[in-house]
Amino acid sequence: MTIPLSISPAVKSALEEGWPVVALESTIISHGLPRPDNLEAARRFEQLLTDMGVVPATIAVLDGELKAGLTDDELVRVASEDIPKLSVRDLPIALARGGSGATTVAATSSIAHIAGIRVFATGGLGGVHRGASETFDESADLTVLSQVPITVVSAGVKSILDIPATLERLETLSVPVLGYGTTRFPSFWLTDSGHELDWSVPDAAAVADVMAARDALGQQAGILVANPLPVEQQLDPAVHDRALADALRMADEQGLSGKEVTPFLLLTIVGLTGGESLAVNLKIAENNIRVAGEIALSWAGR
Ligand code: PSU
Ligand code: MN
Repeated sequence: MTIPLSISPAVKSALEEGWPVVALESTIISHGLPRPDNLEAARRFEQLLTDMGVVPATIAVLDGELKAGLTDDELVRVASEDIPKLSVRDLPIALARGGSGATTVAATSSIAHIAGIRVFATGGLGGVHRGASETFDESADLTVLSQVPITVVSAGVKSILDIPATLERLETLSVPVLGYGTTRFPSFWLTDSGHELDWSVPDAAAVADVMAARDALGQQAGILVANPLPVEQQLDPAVHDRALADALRMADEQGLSGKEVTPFLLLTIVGLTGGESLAVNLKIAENNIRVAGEIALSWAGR
């Protein structure tokens, strides 16, 4: 069986010509943002890259095919159909059954790599959940990032997670973490998680230098670029702390587990903050997409 991978014509020619390409995930569209804002956001995410001269490649699984680069009709499907959230372990099942689904950071990274894409923008990477020493809930995003040579731009990880444990796991998994213009690890809605990073880069060209050095060493892992939201755009910390505590308690009361946990917390926090977290979430994704675009431009220019 050959890999059923369908690359859109725009992405295909960009990859052949060495033009800049940025992969975008689809779980944020289907499970991370409420309808109908999600479709509008998905289109805006792509437009941001196009305006920079970078080709967007939104990634998903549709009708048993891995897709890199979606048509507008396909974006509409991802935003409006009740499709499952697919991580890497779900991909062979979706393909064998001719199914469709939205891809997490882990699955998007894996498909982007198969397609030959090196740079990927998300909102927030998954990580180690609170209470993981009992539940073992750690996102496959971390292990996949240790195996796939992709550069992921993320606003750190969400404060719904155990951030120090996530940083420890990234160290064990040998994933380089670069603070983008900062030495502090961001916590998604908040600019500063309070955790210090070992390394900071000033700009996109410096990230491309690290990517080239990584390739020269033949390392396996990808690179995490931690890109904080400017402090004046972050969620009000008091609003954040209250909503987070309530959402965690509700998830606990409902006994949620597995892949349901992250989408539940994200959408519950949107409700609890009266939509404020959603506005911030969108700014985060856009901010990361712009930085990923700059990195892709730098990488293509080498
Ligand atoms: N970041 C967001 N919104 C999201 C997610 C991340 O801003 O919806 C998704 C990503 O697809 C990420 C997934 O890969 O949550 C992690 O899920 P889990 O914790 O079940 O691995
Ligand atoms: Mn999980």
